[in-house]
Amino acid sequence: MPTESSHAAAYAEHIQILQERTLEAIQRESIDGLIIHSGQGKIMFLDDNYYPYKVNPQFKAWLPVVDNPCCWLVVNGTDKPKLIFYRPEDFWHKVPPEPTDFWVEHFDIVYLKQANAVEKHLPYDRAKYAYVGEYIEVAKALGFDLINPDRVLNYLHWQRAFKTDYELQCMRESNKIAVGAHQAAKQAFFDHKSEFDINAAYLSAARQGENQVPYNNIVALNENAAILHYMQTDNVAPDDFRTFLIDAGASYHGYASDITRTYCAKSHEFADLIQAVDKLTLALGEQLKPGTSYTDIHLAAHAGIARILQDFGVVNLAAEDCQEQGIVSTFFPHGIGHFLGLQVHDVGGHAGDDRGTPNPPPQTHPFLRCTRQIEARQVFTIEPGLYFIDSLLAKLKGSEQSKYINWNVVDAFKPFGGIRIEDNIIVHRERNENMTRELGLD
Ligand SMILES: [Mn+2]
Repeated sequence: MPTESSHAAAYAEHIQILQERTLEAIQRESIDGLIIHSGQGKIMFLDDNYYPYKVNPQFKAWLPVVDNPCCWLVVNGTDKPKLIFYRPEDFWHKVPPEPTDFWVEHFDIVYLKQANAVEKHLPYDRAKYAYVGEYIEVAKALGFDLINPDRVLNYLHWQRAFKTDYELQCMRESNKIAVGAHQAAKQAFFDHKSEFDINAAYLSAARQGENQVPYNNIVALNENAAILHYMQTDNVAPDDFRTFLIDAGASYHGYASDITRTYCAKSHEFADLIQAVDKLTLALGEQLKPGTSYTDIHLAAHAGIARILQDFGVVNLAAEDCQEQGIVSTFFPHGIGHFLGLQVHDVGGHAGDDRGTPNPPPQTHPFLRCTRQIEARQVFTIEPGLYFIDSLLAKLKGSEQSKYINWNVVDAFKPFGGIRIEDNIIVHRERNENMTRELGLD
């Protein structure tokens, strides 16, 4: 893990860049500044317990405080940012200490004892400020007229795609944590543990709880690997261990990793199929280049999956015809990947420009999460998949294209569920940095 001081230089530049973006955003909106609310605790319906707290991503963009609700930032791109840091008198919960981390020198910090007394720390004339946060009623009660204005958010979301050096440092760290945890999970699979125990091995190795990792882990054995967002964790080990698909990340200073691997415990052709998808992940990662459209990477993935379907005799068609017939989506029904950053599916993927002009995915590929032109400093996942999904196969079987499918081959692969291999890649001007591989995950 980098020392806190190794972040310091890059962090100063990070703040400078956020200041510049803020200045541009508020000039476009003709306002004096932004007031960014971290969020607050949310009580469950008819209960006195709280949902897990998730910080406003626009707040954690500024500083790595992800677990302290009721904080506020006042920023205008020119003056030193003001941080209103919540430190209640509370004997029920842990009150965070006064921060001393590498980031404190970049803020004028005031402490807030009572969440509802924030008003006295905010600028007096709030008509000239925009509230950026989730709690609209709170904003209205404080007298804000301008709440999450599109012009501001569209601009900030567009710029979020370009990571600062500090952000790239954080993302390498979140990859490193996840890589170690993936290795522990792989071992637990080959030790024939249950989904529940594999997940526990992952979290334990990451030293992160299920509310700290950036999204719910997908830990799927055998046929469960065909369920794209399988969220259960069966606590009983199956009798037969065939396949293991794990899609799991880690957090570092608020930045996410998002990695998927698939393993086979049998000597079966399915193991070769995993190899083929793995090769495709690496080849597509190489194709990320400044100036290319991410949509083209998705289309190349379709061509690659079509080729694999042909090579393994799943279809009795040439790859080009398989694509032409629209068969690929049955086996690869999701997009090739997405932006990665403060959010696991980072924002701005469907923007055509920094004013938020829509750039939706092609109609035939509705689940593609990013259609942007690829540029340096962007971070993407590349995650081709190949699955044997009952409902989609049944639809195909009932269609005219059924005759192009070798159903006996499909039936042989079906008990193995599916495959996804996902890497996290930084695009630099001269080369790509596949963090996941460079940090040692095969
Ligand atoms: Mn992903």
